[in-house]
Amino acid sequence: MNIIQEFETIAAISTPLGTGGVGVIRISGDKSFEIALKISDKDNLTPGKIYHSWILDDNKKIDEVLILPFKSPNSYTGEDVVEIHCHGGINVVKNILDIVLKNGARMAERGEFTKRAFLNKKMDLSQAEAVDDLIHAKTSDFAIQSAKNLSGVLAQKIKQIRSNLFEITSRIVAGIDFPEDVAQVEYSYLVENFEKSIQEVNRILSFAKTSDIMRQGIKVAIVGRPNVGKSSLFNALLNLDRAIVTNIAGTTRDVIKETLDLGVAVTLIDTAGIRENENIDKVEEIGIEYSKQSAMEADLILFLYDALEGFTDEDKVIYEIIKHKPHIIIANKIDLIAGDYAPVTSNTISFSTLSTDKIEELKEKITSKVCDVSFDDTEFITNKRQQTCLLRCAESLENALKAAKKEELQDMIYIDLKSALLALDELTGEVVTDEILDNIFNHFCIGK
Ligand SMILES: Nc1nc2c(ncn2[C@@H]2O[C@H](COP(=O)(O)OP(=O)(O)O)[C@@H](O)[C@H]2O)c(=O)[nH]1
Ligand SMILES: [Mg+2]
Repeated sequence: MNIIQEFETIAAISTPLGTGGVGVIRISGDKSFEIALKISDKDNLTPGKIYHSWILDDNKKIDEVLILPFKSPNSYTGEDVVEIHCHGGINVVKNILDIVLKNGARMAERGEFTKRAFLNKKMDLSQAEAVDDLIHAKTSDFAIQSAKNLSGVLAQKIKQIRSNLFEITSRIVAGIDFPEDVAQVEYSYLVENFEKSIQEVNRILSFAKTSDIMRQGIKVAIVGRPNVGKSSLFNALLNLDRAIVTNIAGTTRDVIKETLDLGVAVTLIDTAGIRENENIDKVEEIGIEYSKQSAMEADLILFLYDALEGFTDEDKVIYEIIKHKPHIIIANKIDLIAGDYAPVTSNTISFSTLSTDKIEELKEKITSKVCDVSFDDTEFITNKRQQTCLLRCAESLENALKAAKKEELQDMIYIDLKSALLALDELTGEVVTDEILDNIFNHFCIGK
């Protein structure tokens, strides 16, 4: 990884292919400046300046643009980079890319700009992964968390844990190699130190579940018998009239899905009311089958019944189907009841789809039901790859701790420490295989 690599100059469109105010073509590599000079009306580009220019193809005017030159190492990739900001039309952007490619660049692969930034040590692997997270964040909270990792919050923490372990490892090695000159590290010191490191690693891991949920989102299905207010709740949560609401039982015959940002991305699913009745037709029957399936696939079920009608035998039948899944029981249409209301269980919420306060309360209840930690309190977000590295690190440290407690030979402790360090180095990308890199960067978009 430390070999200085000769890279070809690459180029790609960095903005989405669509119609917009501005489109950006990015060029990175040794030939960036040369290419930019060839295709523009400039004869000199000073890094840090912005140039107004025309892009020319054999003297034909292609577009009026801004050119932003960056000199290595002060660029996104660490190489010479030129950005061309042109008018944001699909064909303008494509034309300019073609001219850039014709003049000596090759088309960038997925994530190749960020991969180069990583290989040139502009960022560690956790920051490179944060770039992708930030771009693909399904919610605004997750984007904010990803930006924290991009700024190096996770990288710094790992660096800190690593440097402590590295120092101990060096002292152990010195004690082993030069027993006459260097005193063996005290076992009590090792025990204390390993315990602290394990705690720190576990602290990062304690946010793993929240990280996963924030990254993937959750499915929430609204289930209940016909006419209890499922579609009304669906619309109220989304704050729009998406599902048809009527007082005719069997109105919703299909499964309707929409995404809701509750910090976690919620796929909200409205289902056909489940009922057993000889009058139901084939379409409704299929709808009911879908409802049951959706309920089974959901991470959380909002189970509704009509407070005015009470918890009927039919409600009970449906409740039996879903009760093993995480769920919230909602007694709806509470506005129709004068006086106090005693719900079916103590943790049932008395509800009305007409009350905005109740809707907000329910939103909070949904997130607290699926996440142990509030999104604001999430210190570290990690992905599966990083979690695996951290688990391996913690396991090796546990072994080192056990050995230190038993005052075993420090050669043995050294081996465990080495594997703890390796796990951390794999997390940051200090040690990395091409396969891992391909795996990470192949998920990126072209132009990033
Ligand atoms: N009073 C009152 N009526 C409601 C409430 N929620 C839904 N409804 C009414 O109940 C009927 C059935 O609602 P709908 O959402 O279509 O029920 P679904 O069949 O379970 O999807 C409609 O006439 C709604 O206006 C509520 O909280 N209070
Ligand atoms: Mg409905």
